[in-house]
Amino acid sequence: MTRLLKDTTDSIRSSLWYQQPASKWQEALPIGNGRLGGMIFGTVAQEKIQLNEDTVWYGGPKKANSQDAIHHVDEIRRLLFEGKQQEAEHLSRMALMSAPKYLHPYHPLGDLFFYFLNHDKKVEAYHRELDLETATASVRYQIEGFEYTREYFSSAVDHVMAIRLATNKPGGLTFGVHFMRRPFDGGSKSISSDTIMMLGECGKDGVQFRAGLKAIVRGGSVHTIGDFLSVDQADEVILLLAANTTYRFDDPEKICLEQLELAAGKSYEQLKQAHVADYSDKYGRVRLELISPETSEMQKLPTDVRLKQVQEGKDDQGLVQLFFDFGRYLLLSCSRPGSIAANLQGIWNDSYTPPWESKFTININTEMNYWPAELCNLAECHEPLFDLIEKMLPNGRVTAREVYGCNGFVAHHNTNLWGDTHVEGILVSSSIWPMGAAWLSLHLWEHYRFGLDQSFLGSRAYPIMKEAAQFLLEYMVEDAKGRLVTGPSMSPENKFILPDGTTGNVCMGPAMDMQIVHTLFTACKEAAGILGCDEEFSQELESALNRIPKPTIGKYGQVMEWLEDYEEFDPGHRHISQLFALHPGEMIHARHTPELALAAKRTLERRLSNGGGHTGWSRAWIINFWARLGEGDTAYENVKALLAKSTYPNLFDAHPPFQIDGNFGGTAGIVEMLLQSHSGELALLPALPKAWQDGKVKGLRARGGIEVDLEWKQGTLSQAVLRPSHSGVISIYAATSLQVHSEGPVVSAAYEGDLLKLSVEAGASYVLTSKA
Ligand code: FUC
Repeated sequence: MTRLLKDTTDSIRSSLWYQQPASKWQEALPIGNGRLGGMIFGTVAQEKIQLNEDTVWYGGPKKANSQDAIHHVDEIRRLLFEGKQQEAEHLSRMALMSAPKYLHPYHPLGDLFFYFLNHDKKVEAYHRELDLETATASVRYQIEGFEYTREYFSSAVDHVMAIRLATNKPGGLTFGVHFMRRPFDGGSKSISSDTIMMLGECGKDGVQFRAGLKAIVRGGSVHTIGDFLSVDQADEVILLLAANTTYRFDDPEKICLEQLELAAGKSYEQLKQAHVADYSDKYGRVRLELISPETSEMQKLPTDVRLKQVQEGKDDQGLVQLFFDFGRYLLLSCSRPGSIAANLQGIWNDSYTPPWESKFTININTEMNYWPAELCNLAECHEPLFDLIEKMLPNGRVTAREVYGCNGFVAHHNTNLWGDTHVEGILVSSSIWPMGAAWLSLHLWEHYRFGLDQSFLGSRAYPIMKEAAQFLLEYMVEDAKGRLVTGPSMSPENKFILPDGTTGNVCMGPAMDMQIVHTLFTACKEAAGILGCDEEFSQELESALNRIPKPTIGKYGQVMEWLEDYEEFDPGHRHISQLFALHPGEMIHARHTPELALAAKRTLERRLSNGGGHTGWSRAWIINFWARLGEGDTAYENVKALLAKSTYPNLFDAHPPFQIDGNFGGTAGIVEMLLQSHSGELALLPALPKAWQDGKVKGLRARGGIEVDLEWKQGTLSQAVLRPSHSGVISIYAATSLQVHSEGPVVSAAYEGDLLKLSVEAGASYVLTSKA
């Protein structure tokens, strides 16, 4: 394989580092193996690691479909068609809202507290770091001239968190460590002289959990006192932590003890090597370098200081790069095959009443979490989302039947560990939105488009897409103009003003719904064609497609958000749902649909000039929109704003409060600026900002199973390398005209208009350079 770009692992080691311990959770450093997470505070005398396990959710499934809904849905539609807004919402609130109303939250597993003896002296040379190349956190400091080090990682290979404490002061490590779970402490017990076990449960119908901690000491001794593991005068201590729940295992305690024993049978170095090899194999697939003269100077500064400088208006391309790497790190740390999908906080949550229950909000947030998965060559990290969708499917069938009297698969705007699909919550501004299953099922389609795995398409993707489409076919109704529309629904979560001054959310056929319907039906037809099945069903989809409203331009030159050109109640609203067609959808394209692209631009300008982009995830979506419009400088302004206004010192995204979607949406947006592969074209550097004069990226992934390296100088593409995994013709778009150098079979390449049509063979490499 051609390696065009020099591997620069040593010259740009991506790490977050600080000169002080975390004083609050948003400064602590996250580690995780997909399932088992920790937030490392790095406090000297009383270390705290806040712990999470991805199945520790309070309560159980709800399965709370409103049994009255089915008798009122038609009436609500009639009221909406007649313009009786308040009456429609009044009835919707009572008829559709479920009881019990809200899903239960994702909970912390607990905390691990360490109390070190003789650590109240002056601390010098303190350093705390999260190395993104090895997924390892570390702390080092000196007391009275002696060096102390701590290292922490969560291993996906050995299913444990490993912590190594060491010092060059002979016998210098004396400490007690115990679990704490306030206020829902179920206690801990001693298993043996070197092992303690925390016990607990998450309420009636909820999971039961266990967390075990085992110490291996070199020098000194370990025994238990009360609920503590007590280490005396050791030179080095390896702590292994395992945690499991009854969600996955009948006997989580037994599993914890087995995992601890298996890990304890290996040396710390073996555990670490296996962890680093497993992680870096995936993380190392992509490498971005934004080369700017000041990068190496900036790298000498701690991460929080750099962030502060960006907040004060300074450019720091190295920090952009770090934010991008951190997004990939986070995805690998909270979403691995077999883990639960990344929730609103990934897996990191320290609250028993977290914002929005730290669940899965599927009217944008969960989808955004997965935008970087395929682009950043981490397709396997997408899998937990597919598991979640499959978990939702049987519930979604029941909801479709009970609430709407339809076949197929429906979900509303939130779901949880158990994949609940009913109308959730009490707000008419968000709850009544039946598009969750449809949007999520498009992620299965995207996974196919990137990897072209037909057996995945046939066995997992298409059947789910089809059921989501079946629901919509039965559920949509005809309006007075003969169009097929969804409803009762809404444009998440925006409100409109009717000509008579009445405000409302609930409506028929909001633009985003219709764009999702278009995208899903088109995808189903294409999938059925590839699989050679369901001709009749495809025809049904085709005739429905001809009857659904298309994106329309309104009085401000904007893309209309609703079927009618209503005034927005909040023109700066954080959701910009009517631009689904631009991203992640493809109905609006910078070059193919210039009028709609201009309307999309007007929409963004209007939102932004009215205070839009104020939440992290909204800003992240805006980056993706501008990138799709080919407006690199504006996209970059929004990257800067995301860092300056919506990022905590540990680089977690700030909604505020912490919400991980902005990290993932921002990471995806940076890729969209460099490489796009929607609408059947591979666009190289489609939205490169002037600020990124020189740079390179390797290993990005494009639809069609293509790996792409890019290098640019003085704002112009200098080289690209394509490594297709499938044979075929690639249509390439770039601002400069390209010539092809093949290392493999004879190449056929010719321009058709502004697209270079390149015939490729699977497994070969193609080097493209700009014509002088
Ligand atoms: C949607 C957004 C909110 C928040 C919540 C979790 O409802 O409108 O801003 O991100 O999800």
